[in-house]
Amino acid sequence: MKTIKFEVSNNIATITMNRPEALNALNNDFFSDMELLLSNIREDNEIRILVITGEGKAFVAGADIAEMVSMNKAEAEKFSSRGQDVFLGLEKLNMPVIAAVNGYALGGGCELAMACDIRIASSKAKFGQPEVSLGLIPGFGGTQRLPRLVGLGNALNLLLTADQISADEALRIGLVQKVTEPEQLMDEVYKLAERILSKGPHSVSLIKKVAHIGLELDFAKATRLESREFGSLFGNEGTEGMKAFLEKRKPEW
Ligand code: DAK
Repeated sequence: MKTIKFEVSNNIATITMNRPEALNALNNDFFSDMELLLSNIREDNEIRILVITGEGKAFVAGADIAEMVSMNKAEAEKFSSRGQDVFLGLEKLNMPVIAAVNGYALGGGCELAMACDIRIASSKAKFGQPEVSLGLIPGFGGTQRLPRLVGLGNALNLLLTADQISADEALRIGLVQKVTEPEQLMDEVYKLAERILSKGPHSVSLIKKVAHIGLELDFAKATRLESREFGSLFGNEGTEGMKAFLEKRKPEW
């Protein structure tokens, strides 16, 4: 693949964006690589967690400005929908996706991190939505995911000023869940992945599904969905988990 390194080990897949010379800026080649990878990941029952990180000093410094500059309106709209489909694909994967944010997560990079389920950041990471400085608006879901994650005031503050914020500030506003020393980032992320892997596999994927779908529904419908999926775990994984607790042993998933 032209833009991505891909590895799988112990049920954990890792995507490393690998164009450090352009700070991993997102271009059409990247979306082609991601489309292929996502369809392979969906078919691969061995993979139960996906980690996304970047090579070099950036996670992703945004959409590739050099590629976008010559786009016409139709091409730009197509590029934007392509990115949105890939990011939605991450959200819909039936496994947790963890962003290991190693450096700059700007524009499309911040949007990519937001399409992941959990964000762990190196203390060197920087976050921002600089599109407004380029006379643009975010094109990969940023205007929608950022307010949902950090509230409208914090989101508009970032979107309207293009300010870059530190990892600690991102933690404070709830954009990331943890900040680590740079050299500990991947260890922390894999430790988190292992902790999730030890839990009931079906409950893990159902929690992700119900949380995401529920956000799009009204409360009554969302809690009905929760009840249905809660019930679906009885007679199989849930029953085993509860029996294991009562029998003081480890569950056999
Ligand atoms: N695109 C292309 N190349 C980039 C890039 C980017 N986003 N960011 C960095 N690079 C390239 C630089 O041009 C430079 O290339 P060379 O000059 O070496 O050939 C190389 O990466 C190293 O960058 P710097 O020399 O600038 O590195 P510094 O450490 O000095 O600065 C920086 C790091 C991250 C502060 C700086 O590179 C920077 O400000 N980068 C741009 C950040 C940015 O504005 N990102 C937002 C991009 S806009 C839409 C679809 C999508 C979007 C919007 C609409 N529709 C279709 C509607 C999304 C938009 C964005 O994401």
